[in-house]
Order: sequence, then C-alpha cells, then structure tokens
Amino acid sequence: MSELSRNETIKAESNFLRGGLVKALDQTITGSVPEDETQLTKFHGMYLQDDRDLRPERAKKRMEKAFAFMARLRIPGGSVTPAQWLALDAIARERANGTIRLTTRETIQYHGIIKGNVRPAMKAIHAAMLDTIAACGDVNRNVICATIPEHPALHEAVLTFARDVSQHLLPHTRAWHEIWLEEQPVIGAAPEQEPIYGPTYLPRKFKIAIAVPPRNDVDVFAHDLGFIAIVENGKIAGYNVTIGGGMGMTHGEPDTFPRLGDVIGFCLPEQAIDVAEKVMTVQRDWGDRSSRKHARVKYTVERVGVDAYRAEVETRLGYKLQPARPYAFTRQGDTPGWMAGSDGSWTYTLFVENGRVQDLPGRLLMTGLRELAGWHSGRFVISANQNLLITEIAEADKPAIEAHLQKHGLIADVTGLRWNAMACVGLPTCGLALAESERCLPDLVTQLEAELARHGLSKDEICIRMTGCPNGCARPYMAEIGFVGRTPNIYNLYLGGAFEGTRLNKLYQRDVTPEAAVAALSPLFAAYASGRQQGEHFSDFAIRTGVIRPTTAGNQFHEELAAPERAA
Ligand code: SRM
Ligand code: SF4
Repeated sequence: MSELSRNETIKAESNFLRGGLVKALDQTITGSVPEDETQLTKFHGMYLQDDRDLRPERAKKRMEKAFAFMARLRIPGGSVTPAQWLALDAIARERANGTIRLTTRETIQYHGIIKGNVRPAMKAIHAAMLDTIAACGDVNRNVICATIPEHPALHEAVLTFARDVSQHLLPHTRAWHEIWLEEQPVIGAAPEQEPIYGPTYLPRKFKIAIAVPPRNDVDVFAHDLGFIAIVENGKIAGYNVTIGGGMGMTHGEPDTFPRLGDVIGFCLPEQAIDVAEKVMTVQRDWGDRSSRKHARVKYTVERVGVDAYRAEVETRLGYKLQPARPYAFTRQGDTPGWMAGSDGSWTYTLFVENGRVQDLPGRLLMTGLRELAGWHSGRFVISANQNLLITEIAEADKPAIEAHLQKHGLIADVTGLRWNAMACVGLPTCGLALAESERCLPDLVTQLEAELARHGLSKDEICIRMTGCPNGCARPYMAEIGFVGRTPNIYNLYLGGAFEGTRLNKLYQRDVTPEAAVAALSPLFAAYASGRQQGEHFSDFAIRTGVIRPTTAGNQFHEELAAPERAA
C-alpha cells in the first residue's frame, strides 16, 4: 500500500481537529500559524492567506508576509434572514476587509481577518446563528441547492433537504466551539467520536448539489454527489443521484482532470439523506489517502468503475436504487431581475459582479443591501452563480424595493455575456492563483462586449468563466467560454461547454493573453451571428460547425489530449 499523505497524519494526531490551534492563536508575535495548524484551520472554515500584492515590498523590507485569514461560512442553500445579513455586513466592516464575497457555492467569504480578529469574528458569526464548521477541509462542504424563484414551495423543499443533509454530515467534534468560542470542554464527558467520519475524516473534500430541472443553476454534474429533483404534480417525487463530478486538475498532469458526474439511479425523498451518507462513506473507505491529487470521488469512480461504486452504495443502503427517471435541463445560471412566484410572492435577482459585495462609485451594493436588510421582511438567497436573490417580496412592496435598488445604482442593464460571467477570487488573496481572475474578467468582458455588439449579440446569453489556476473554483470547464490561468496574463482558452451545464468544454487555444483571446473569439462571434440556427447556443454552434469537437472520452477530458485532437 502507498504511504499515507502528510494530511492523514495531521488529522489522526489532531484530537478531532484541535491540534495546536489554541496555542497558535495566542502567539501574537506572528500573524501566521504553523504549517500543520493551517491544515486544521480549514476544517473550521478558515484559510491562512497573505496579500500577494504586498509580498515584494514586504520582502524588500524583510517583513513578515501580510498574513490574514479568509473565513468561509456554512450556509446550506445560501439562505439568510435580513437580521443575519446585517450581522454579516457588520462583521465584514469591523473584522475583515470591508467586503463580502459571495461564492460559487452559495455562501460568503470574508478576506483580510487578522489573527487578533479571528475569535471576535467567529463569536459574531455564532451570535448570528451561523458558523464556519466544515466550510473547508476533508469533509462534506456547504450543500448547495437550486434557487427556483418561480416555485417558492419547491425551493423550500430543496432548501430543507440541503440544511438537513448538511446537518446530518456535520462533524461531531466540539473543536470549533472550544477553539473559536472558548467553550470549556465538559469534565467527565464521554470520549469524543465521529460516528460518520471516524478520526481521519475523508480523504479529501466532498461536495453536494441539489438541482431542480429545467434550470441547472448549481451545475449539478460538477459535484462529488448530485441530486436532480424529479418533480411530479408540483411535488418532489424523489431524486436522480449523480456521483463523481469535479473540476480541479493540474496543468501538465493528465492523470488529473475535470469530470462530469454519472447518474446512478433514483431515490425517494425520505431515502436521500441516507444515500448521501452512504455515497460519502464509500468514498471515506475507498478514496485515495496517499495522493491528495487523486483523492476526490471522481478518481475513485474512474478507478473502480461506476457500477462497482453504485453496488457498494446499494449494499450499504440495503436496497437498490430505482432506475433513473427522465429529466431535462435547459440552462445554467440565474434569471436577472423580477420573477413572480407561484404563491404570489416576488423575487428580485440582483447582479453581483463576481460575487464581490462592496461600495463602488455609483453602485453602493454594500450600503444598499445593509439599508434594505433594515426593512425587508423576506430573505436573501445567495446563488451558485455569485448573485443575490431578494425573496418573499409582496406585490405591494415591489415599487419600494425597485426604488431602493435604483437609488443605490444596483439595477444594472448588463449584457447576456456579463450576466453569465463568473470569476474565482484569484489574486491577491488566493495562494494558488497563477494569474488574475476576479480583477481581470470584468475588463475582458468589456472587450468582448464590444465585439458582440458589432454583431448584434449583446442580448444573447453566453456563459463565460475565468479562474486564476486549473483548480476550477468558478467551474470554468462547464462554461461555453472558459479561461484558466497559466501564468500572469496568460490563460488557456476552452470552448464548447453546454449552456445547460451538461457537457465539458475543450481546450481551444493554449497560452493566450486576454487580448489575443478577444482576437480569436471575434471571428467566431461573427460566424455565430450569421450562421446560427434558431435558438442555437454559442457552444452548440461551435461544435456543429467544427470549431471544436465534442468531448469524446466519456464524461472526463484530458487537457493534454484535447489540443492535438483538435489539430487532427
Ligand atoms: Fe475552490 C481551493 C476559492 C469553489 C476547486 N478555492 C480554493 C482556495 C481555498 C485556495 C487554497 O486552497 O488556498 C480558494 C480561496 C481563494 C480566496 O482567496 O478566497 C478557493 N473555491 C473558492 C471560491 C471562493 C471561488 C469563488 O470565487 O467563489 C469558491 C468557494 C466555494 C464555497 O463556498 O465552498 C470555490 N473550488 C470551488 C469549486 C466550485 C464548486 O465546488 O462548485 C471548485 C471546483 C469543483 C471541485 O471541487 O472539483 C473548487 N478549490 C478547488 C480546488 C481543486 C480541488 C480538487 O480536488 O481538484 C482547490 C485546491 C485544493 O483543494 O487543493 C480549491
Ligand atoms: Fe484560487 Fe485557483 Fe480557486 Fe481561483 S481557481 S480561487 S486561483 S484556487
């Protein structure tokens, strides 16, 4: 058997995720924590980062890096009350860098929390009846679900499921409460246990998404475990279950690759939590604990085969999954602006560029949302596309909400491209970024918008996503146009992901600057404008006309194979 990865030892010796964290936090001489402890903070929803923009200057002055923590909350389904939003806003301003970052997994992140602010921030998060437990680390992460503003009752059903499954798969350790809230261990209590995880948790992160067709707003096939709701007579009859999706890969290592999940069967709503547990525990036992690069469910499925994985899940369940039921997705993403719900309520879906909630000249998003949270009686729901839904609005309150959004410059008439654009955080906080992302995509979209406008395509919805490295945090391999950072200002350009989120894209050009990519895309937009069929999406056109070939190797692709294959 191969040697276990270092992280396995750290977990095993951590006393259920405590390690030396309390001691490390109390060391005021440094803004950092020791390397082993940085692995443990992840299980508590926190990453040690440093401001990479400041590295050269601080190195010159022989100063320690500008360390600060990123904290990610666990908000299943992304739904918070206005009171919680007010608390989140205050924490951002008082304890972090003054912004709130909506993530691609329906939660929020804070950046720039210096060491001395971590405990106060966590206590404030807890006081708002929220937490950061298992938001990162080798555990089940924040569970995401469809937002469905048109069917509030269906949304409530999947939101409840998301919360229940998140709760069921939550680690049992009291480490989070002890370290961050300074809760005292109960003297004489029974020894702690992790009944589902065991002492070494999972080999790697585990992600669950719940979709409700026809909208695939959660990119269900990109997750370790997916549930596709089958709605009959307005109610959820059950879920098709998918396993083995994932995005991350490493440049130049073809044995790492994005993969779409496989549908393995159908389960009833009352079986779904048990199904989730069994899919996860198979991975707990079968996943690769020697190489973290191959430790996600997708690699286990590739190694043992989808049938063997399903059979083991069924053995543990004690029954067979039913055959999968028919479903059809028609799109990814959210729908902007007002939408009526079947119960008479209204939702406003607000565009938040790359999920960054901040005040900018003419667009006071942070202030506008804070003031709105002071009197809005509905909820705020974070989408998996980094947007924010203001929900449960009564018909009579629509004008006031609209006037409020107008007043703060929040009603943006964005193009179809910008609406469907998504970038990961990237520089300066992400330690893994090879190139800019959040700070690059808006300008790139502006350049592409000029090209699209020339061809009358401004209103057409085209999905574009960018990440600063191949880990795929904005799910770039699911996009019609994907940019993945290689080195500063250089990206690989991918084309052909289905607008329905059911097909991976393919490498189209290697090592391009954003400007070169615009030049490469411009003639394709021209051809699309003149040659497309009725209702045909950009990526489908690109495949039909041979610009790229559809993915042929099952539901995974190998970047290294993609380019020569295109040239052939
Ligand atoms: Fe991610 C690591 C940000 C969604 C795949 N991700 C990171 C870290 C923590 C960098 C690190 O390890 O040091 C990034 C922090 C950046 C920062 O400064 O904030 C980071 N990931 C994000 C977020 C904030 C991107 C965003 O702009 O919204 C998303 C937070 C999600 C959440 O709320 O939980 C985020 N990450 C994703 C997704 C999308 C998804 O899950 O739907 C993926 C691709 C799906 C997948 O997991 O395969 C993703 N992140 C990764 C990976 C590659 C994992 C892999 O097994 O291949 C890493 C690197 C790692 O884990 O080693 C990573
Ligand atoms: Fe960082 Fe890479 Fe994720 Fe972007 S894709 S946030 S650069 S890890």
